[in-house]
Amino acid sequence: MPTVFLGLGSNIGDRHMLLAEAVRMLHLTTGIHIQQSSTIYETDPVGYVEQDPFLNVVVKAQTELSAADLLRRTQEIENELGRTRDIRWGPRTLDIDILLYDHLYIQEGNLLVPHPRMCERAFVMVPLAEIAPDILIPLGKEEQVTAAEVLAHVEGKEGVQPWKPLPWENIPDT
Ligand code: X6L
Ligand code: MG
Ligand code: MG
Repeated sequence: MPTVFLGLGSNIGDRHMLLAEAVRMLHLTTGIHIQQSSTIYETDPVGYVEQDPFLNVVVKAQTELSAADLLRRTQEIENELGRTRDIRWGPRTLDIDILLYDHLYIQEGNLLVPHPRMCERAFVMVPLAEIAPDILIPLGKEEQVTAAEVLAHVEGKEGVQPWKPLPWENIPDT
């Protein structure tokens, strides 16, 4: 059964709830079997920088779905959790990207796998290399490179920090 890596991000609303709910909905989907999740990271926004920090996570799954069916399902989950598309690269309640689908290089219509710019983005490569440092990323029809090798060269890693909910943030001042 094919192995896939999905990248999830959120920077509007209850970011942690949205990521957790998205992973739960993936888990409840027939033909998607979640195997592993990275740490959740808080990440500086990239692309359009005048927006709040993201939470990003990468999950590994096995799937009986084709890449096209998996894309439809991830878009359905984005929409069910209130995804709207306003500013390009702007704030979003939930984004789910197919990063890798086995070692396939897929360029058909709106489906590009590996995700075209994943290797330049610390918010993808830090969590991916955490759970799968040796995974091979196809760069074209011939070339491939491991996540750990890409991570070593990616810029902006200081903008990607492990995130933990702060248990004391709701305690009122005395
Ligand atoms: C120049 C021009 C350099 C554009 C970079 C980078 C554009 C990333 C889009 C870019 C450029 C993106 C997330 C995010 C976005 C996310 C964090 C994108 C799409 N999504 N920042 N920015 N996490 N931290 O999930 O990835 S918009
Ligand atoms: Mg994205
Ligand atoms: Mg996306």
